[in-house]
Amino acid sequence: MTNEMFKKEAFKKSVKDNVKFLYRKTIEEATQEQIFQAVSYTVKDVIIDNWLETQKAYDEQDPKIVYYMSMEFLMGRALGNNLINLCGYGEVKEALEELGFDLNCIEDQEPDPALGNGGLGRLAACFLDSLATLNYAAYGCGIRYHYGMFKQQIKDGYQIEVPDNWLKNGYPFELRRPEYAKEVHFGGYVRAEYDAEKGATRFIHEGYQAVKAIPYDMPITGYDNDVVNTLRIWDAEPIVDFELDSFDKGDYKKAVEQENLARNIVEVLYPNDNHYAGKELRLKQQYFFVSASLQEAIAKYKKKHDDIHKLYEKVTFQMNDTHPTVAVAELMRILMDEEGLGWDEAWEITTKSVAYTNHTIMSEALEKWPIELFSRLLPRVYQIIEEINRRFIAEIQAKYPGNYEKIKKMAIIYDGQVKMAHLAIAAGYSVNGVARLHTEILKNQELRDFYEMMPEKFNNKTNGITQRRFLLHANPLLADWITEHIGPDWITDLSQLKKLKVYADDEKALQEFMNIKFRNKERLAKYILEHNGVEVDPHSIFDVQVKRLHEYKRQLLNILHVIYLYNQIKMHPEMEFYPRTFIFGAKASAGYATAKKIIKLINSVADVVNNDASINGKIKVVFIENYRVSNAEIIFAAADVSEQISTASKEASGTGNMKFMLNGAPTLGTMDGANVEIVEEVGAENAFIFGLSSDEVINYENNGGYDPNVIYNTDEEIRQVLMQLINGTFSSDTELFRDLYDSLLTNKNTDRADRYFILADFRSYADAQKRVEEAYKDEKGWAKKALLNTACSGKFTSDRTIQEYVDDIWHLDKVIVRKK
Ligand code: 26Y
Repeated sequence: MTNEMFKKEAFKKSVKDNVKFLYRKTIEEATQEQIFQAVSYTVKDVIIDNWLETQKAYDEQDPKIVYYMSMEFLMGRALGNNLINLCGYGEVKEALEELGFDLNCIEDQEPDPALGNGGLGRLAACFLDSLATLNYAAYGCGIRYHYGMFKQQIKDGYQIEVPDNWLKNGYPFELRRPEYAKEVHFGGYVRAEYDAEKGATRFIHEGYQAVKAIPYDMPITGYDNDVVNTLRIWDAEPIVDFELDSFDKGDYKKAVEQENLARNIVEVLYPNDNHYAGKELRLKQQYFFVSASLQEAIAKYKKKHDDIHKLYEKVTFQMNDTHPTVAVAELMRILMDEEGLGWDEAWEITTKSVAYTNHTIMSEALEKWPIELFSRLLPRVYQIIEEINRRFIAEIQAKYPGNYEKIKKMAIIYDGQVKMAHLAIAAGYSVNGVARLHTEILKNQELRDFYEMMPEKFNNKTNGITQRRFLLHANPLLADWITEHIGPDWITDLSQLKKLKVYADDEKALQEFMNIKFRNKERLAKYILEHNGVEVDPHSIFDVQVKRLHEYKRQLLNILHVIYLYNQIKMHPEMEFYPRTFIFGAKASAGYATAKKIIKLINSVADVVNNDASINGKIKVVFIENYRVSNAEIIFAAADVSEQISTASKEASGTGNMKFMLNGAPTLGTMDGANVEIVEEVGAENAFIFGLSSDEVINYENNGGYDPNVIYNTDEEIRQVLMQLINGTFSSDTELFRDLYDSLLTNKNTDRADRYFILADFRSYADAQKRVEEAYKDEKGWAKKALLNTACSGKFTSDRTIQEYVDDIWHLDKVIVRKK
């Protein structure tokens, strides 16, 4: 696939010109970073034309628009992805070679825009890619954090967080749009005023602090269709620049406060994943981007349409978890206070416009704001939520007369808190989970009362990932091989991959497939040597667990099992053992002590195991520093085994599991999240499943947990592993890992022992690992499994997910931009 716009000679000239104009340098004098900037500007030129065309098509065709509202967009690098989607990657690579540059190295100059934590943020990025590729009009709405996800350094085995100043050199793929600035108001008070003419009360918000929201647009290119959608992220600026004379007016304090508010609000992404901390600044961030985005959406709608009552026919807002849920009340406020509608009209529009996606069932991730904080920061919005709550409770009472338990469980405001999930469900016209099992658990456990009251709202949308980034860009060798065998249609229709099934017993094809895997393993080995200084053998099994560090994801189970294997090899040196490289990558939230301790443990085990000559390099343990989207692409392509070992019922879906599968790595996992559907697609014989089921886990939880001490006391080998945490085997400080040891065995006031069922699942996990080894020794058998994983991964494209959102929730129209 080629693109006229990237004719080599014209491209080279444009890069040279950009280097000259931007840096007053010749190509020979420019640094790699400057070449990156120059190339990016050339690419942006191509994009701008399509961007304008797309805008024009939207103006003419007036499609319904989805606003995907998200606190997080984990975009990853844009240059390579844009070249892929513009079908210019090949030409540009060659053109740069002729200029003496390697496109891969140029791509490496780009900072990862990491405006997200993990799964939820990366899902938002995949969705934008699919929306543009499928010709749907969509805006991403988010925050232009000045500092994204921190960079992780490992020092002495510990995680150190380093600020991510991604805007330091200027980011070429963004466009400042000051002409669309909006004002957002915080604090102050609400004054009620009776309007005798209308016979109605008006509410006037006064004494507030104001912040100016300035949008920056990032282009989202569709694949080979000339569509360019927009990710609009909001920056903050003070309304008036700090004025000295305001001191005299007595406004000095307010002027300073307003300026500080603007400075702080978008400074940094909260690095918490699935853990709510209740920070005031976070609520400010939420309201800031939600208010600005809604104002913009309504202004845009009103330019073309004069009946605000029909807003929902042209506009829909998808709330990515509860983080933007204040949108419900803010939309009500705008419709009533600014558009002059009454409550019932406003409510009808709102409840036909907002929809909610739930990404977690873990109670510690649920957002509940203290009413004191909420009402002080957003007095008018709070007032509206109180009224929504009053009416919602009345509805509950009408449906379940006298049942006060229901009110206790379902009210939006209760126990002095505003419960954002309840608000999202009460107002949303759709509530969806992100994998079949997850949605079932929502309906039958966590949100049971809501499901009972309004079953029609609930639906499932199993997550997906974009094959453009995670195969076409990440794994060019495999992408080419697939295209040679089944043609290029898989790039926009991933179900085509099933055509690869005919090669499942074709020795030549299997050999080629595994050769590609081997070359990708060499590429990763080189990366690990360069970045970790550890030599790993690409002939060993690459067993990979990369994801955020969280107790429920059970990296601890993985590393305890490594210790167990190490003990086995030490005890039985003659035992047959297929060499294995255990690869970890994970960031821990800065304040999550247990997670950080697990990182230290992994690195301590790595130190001991990697340096123990007596085991002949049979096991290597590698912790890849600063796991992020860009190195993820290299890692997925090189994996033999995909570790998806969360405690069943805890992982809503997982999306890394899909990226591994797509790249031909069988899943070693529990029946959790989307693993269930992965196994369904690929067949149980091509995965390695172990552990308690979600029903079993939930059953234990509802009945006070289980007792891990029984296992500790009866299983000698497990006991040995646990003892080694506190006997100096992995640290001269015997107390270093005491907390981890205790967490597995001792009930605390707040927590049960082994909350995540690590000991309960240990034997079953070890057995599954044994099966992995046996299967891997059968070379042809393994190749077949690997190939079938790729061949059966078609369901897990975000194109399919997005089409389901469109069909069942958003009802968007396709827009054609390319006129050819
Ligand atoms: C409230 C706050 C601190 C918070 C911040 C981030 C709460 C949650 C999150 C992030 C959640 C998240 O990433 N969830 C993941 O969403 C993925 C996409 O749906 C799922 O695949 C994954 O299982 C789920 O953990």
